[in-house]
Amino acid sequence: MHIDPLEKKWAYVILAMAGLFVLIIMIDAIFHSINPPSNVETINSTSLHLSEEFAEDNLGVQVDDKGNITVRIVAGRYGFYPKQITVPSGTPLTFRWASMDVIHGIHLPMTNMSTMIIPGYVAQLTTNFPKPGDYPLLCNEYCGMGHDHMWSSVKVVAKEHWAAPVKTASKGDSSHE
Ligand SMILES: [Cu+2]
Repeated sequence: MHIDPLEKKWAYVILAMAGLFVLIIMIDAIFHSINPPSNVETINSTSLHLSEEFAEDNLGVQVDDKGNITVRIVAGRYGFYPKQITVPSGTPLTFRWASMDVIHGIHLPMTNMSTMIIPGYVAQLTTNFPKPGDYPLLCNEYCGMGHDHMWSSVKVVAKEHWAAPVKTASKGDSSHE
């Protein structure tokens, strides 16, 4: 079988490119621990407001007794709730995402935060932002007419300037506890 030398040359170029991409993916996975999120956890997306974890009062940044920081955000057409969060730099953060309607995706440019948020599942990932700054949080999964407007922001402040949010009792609840 005859293969034109020029065609052969380009076939090698393409193979080398494919090999390079596989190599980059493997280096990221093995040395930088950049992997697809693997948390499988189900939730009833139609009643997030009634769920214990994703009820409105529970959203945003929370610190537990051991000092672990968890951020809970609900995605829904067309926004992220809460709209803005402030977290410390150089600290491990666990993000837990849930969708109230359709499939959304999140992408925080210049960080390793990227996952789909599928209705019925909790998307969880752990990250650590090395540098303070304002990061845009974008929906990267087409979710409807208002998709272009679906964005929010994450403010990362230096660890020493960050104050843990104070949990206030919800209204009408002050007489209990
Ligand atoms: Cu979207």
